Amino acid sequence: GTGSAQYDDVLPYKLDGEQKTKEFLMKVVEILLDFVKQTNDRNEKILDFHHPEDMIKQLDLRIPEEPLTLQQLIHDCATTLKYQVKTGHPHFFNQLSCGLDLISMAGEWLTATANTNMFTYEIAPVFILMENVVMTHMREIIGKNWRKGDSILAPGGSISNLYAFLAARHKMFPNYKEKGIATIQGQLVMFTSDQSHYSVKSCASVCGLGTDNCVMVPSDENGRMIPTELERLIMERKTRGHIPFFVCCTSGTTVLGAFDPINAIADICKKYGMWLHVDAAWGGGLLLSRKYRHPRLTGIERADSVTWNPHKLMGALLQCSTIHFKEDGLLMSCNQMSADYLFMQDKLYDIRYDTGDKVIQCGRHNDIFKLWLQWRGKGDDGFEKHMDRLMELSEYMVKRIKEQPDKFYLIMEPEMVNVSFWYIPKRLRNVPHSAQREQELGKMCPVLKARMMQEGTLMVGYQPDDRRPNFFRNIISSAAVTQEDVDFLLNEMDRLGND
Ligand code: ABU
Repeated sequence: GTGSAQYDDVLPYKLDGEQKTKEFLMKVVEILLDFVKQTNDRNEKILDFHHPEDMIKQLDLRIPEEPLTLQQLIHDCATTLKYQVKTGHPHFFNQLSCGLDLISMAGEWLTATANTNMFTYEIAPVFILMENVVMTHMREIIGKNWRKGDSILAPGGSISNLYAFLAARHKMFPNYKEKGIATIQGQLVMFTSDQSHYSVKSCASVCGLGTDNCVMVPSDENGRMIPTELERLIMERKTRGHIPFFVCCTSGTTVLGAFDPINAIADICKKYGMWLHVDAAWGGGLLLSRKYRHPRLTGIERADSVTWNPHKLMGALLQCSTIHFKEDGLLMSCNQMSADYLFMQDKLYDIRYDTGDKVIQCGRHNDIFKLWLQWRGKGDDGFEKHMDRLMELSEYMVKRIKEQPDKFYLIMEPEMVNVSFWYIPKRLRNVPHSAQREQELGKMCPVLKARMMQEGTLMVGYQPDDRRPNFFRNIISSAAVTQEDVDFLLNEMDRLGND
């Protein structure tokens, strides 16, 4: 067995190491399957929490001078997963990416085994073709007029948004790539809602505008950008001689799950000749549902670019983020550097299949296979059912919260699977609702969250926003969740917070 075997007893170091290689990998797979089993077992805890200074004592993380045995490495794998948070557990409601889709996971295993880079057809022929097919399919879902556009998988929604910014600036100032900042006579300004993801503001910093020139447009009480405010702020900047050029419209805000009104914003972009980017990293999955797509994403086909993260609502394994453009060719003309050692023009195949020069990275992880495999297994119909189910479960949660007004306070009717609420401990139940009570309810959030993590039975996120102190944001984006799990969640909060 693997008892005293070491690194160089397996392939490729040992030519006859096939058996030991198999034994080692099978043991690792057993550990992985055990983790999958525990993840799906409601009697198992989500996490075994330790503070960092205690956790370091539970682990042997040192890098040794002498090699360790394969047996030790197997033990290391098991220990690592023992302390890992089970983000696919049915009682994990903490992030936008929850769940452990096993088909997508199988895809990730294959991807790891193929271990290739996504920059050229030369070394990733099947994956490049898959990327083409799936990206075209996603664009067709965004809008019929998008088929001939262009898309790429990027490392996360923030970088997808950055690609949109770069393409927009390139479209308006094609010489920027060669001549740099001096080519722009005036101050570029971008606009996004005050509820949008912080990566939009980050574009302004990274790309030389400065965060003061990322204008935060006020949102209404439901977290949706107010179009009249957008137009007012555009005019204000124009009066100052600035160049408003980019609007980010968020479809599914991170905290409240709000959808900015795309058509009204698109009208303003058209009027002032501005690029419209829709950040649907979170809400994009609802494009797959005939029931929930409208009115939330109505008008999305009018955008110039769209971010859409399958690793969120669609449950593809982390990470899987896409950026789509209505116009073909922009990504390449904006980002191409023509490195001779990778993108030779005289290869034996059609070099239009070398996608690597469209992006600002060189190495690019293969994030397509897991999504392709998952989509083959579910079909469009399966994804539509999945979206409808997540939304219906969220509606069920809202209903259950409203049925217990003494224990829970619903902050707003959600547009998506983000449910924002306070838990009301006994001592605050007969207190009339006021700003003072909200402060007290807010203080309860970290207390209750700490108890959840110490007990290991539940994880729900909380945060403040600019209108209110801490409140809980529950996310249902995992296929594992049932109505009984929603009931468990509310009962468990009451059990842990009842003071
Ligand atoms: N990029 C947004 C992810 C944040 C969250 O999971 O809560």
